[in-house]
Amino acid sequence: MSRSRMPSSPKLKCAESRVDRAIFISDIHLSENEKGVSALFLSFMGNQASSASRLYILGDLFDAWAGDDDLDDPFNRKVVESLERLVKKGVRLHVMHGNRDFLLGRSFFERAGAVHLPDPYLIDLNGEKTLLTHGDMLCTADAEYQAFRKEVRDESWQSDFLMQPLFMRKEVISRLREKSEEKKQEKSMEIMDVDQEAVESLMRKYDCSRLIHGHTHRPARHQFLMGALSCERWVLGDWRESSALCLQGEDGKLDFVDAANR
Ligand code: LP5
Ligand code: MN
Repeated sequence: MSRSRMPSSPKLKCAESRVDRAIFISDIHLSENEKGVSALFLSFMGNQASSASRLYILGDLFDAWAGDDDLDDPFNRKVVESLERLVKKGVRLHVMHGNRDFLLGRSFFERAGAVHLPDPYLIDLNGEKTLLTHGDMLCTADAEYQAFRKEVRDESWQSDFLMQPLFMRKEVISRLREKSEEKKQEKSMEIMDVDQEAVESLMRKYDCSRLIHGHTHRPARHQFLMGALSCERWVLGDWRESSALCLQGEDGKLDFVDAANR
């Protein structure tokens, strides 16, 4: 299977003047083996997400994505249909790649009716420039991961990988997951966190004072100064515990809410 090129999105867009209710989530890591998370996600899509004007999924919607030729897998189909239903209700759906599902391609986006967001992506959230990223690119102290990332994000590497039969890709992914878990045991929590210098350098580049990301699964709101500028970094959590988290912005305010609340 060859990789269909993603629809091109502008690298920087900051034209969304008014967001009534935006929800930001990430790291749902949907998989058939995690029934609780899947049930929570589907219920969230039918309830809280349905009342938003836009939903931003900042990477790792899936625990692993082997290629769009897996769209007809019954579990994947159920998830994509839930996205499609949401879009039909009028919610604008934006999906960014994560390190687990960067192979989500054109067919996925077309079927779901979602807009692909490049990473990073700048939005104007009720008048405040807000930069969105999955977050893995900011873990610059994790040199081994960054080398791996560079290799697998290469377009020709991905085309070659997608030429392999689906079952073989799934085997490779499963071995890679084991290897990654093994490697993570050897790394400190600090190494696997975002690097503050990388955060500030990215925020300077995009001239913004607010960043929202996932990946590290350490939900928090960090406040810091960049020179005289007061900045904030929101970190989204994963959905493995009952306190699944998302952020919703109403009248410019952001706060964590429990995705299990109806
Ligand atoms: O996701 P998380 O938080 O658990 O860990 C990440 C980093 N690990 C990864 C690997 C993914 O988990 C694997 C699933 C990817 C699915 C994509 C499919 C398509 C590509 C298939 C490519 C073969 O992203 C982890 C970080 C951690 O975040 C924190 O930031 O530390 O990074 C690693 O553990 C990577 C290792 O440091 C280096 C990996 C070397 C790989 C060696 C080759 C093994 C070959 C096995 C099969 C052929
Ligand atoms: Mn991730």
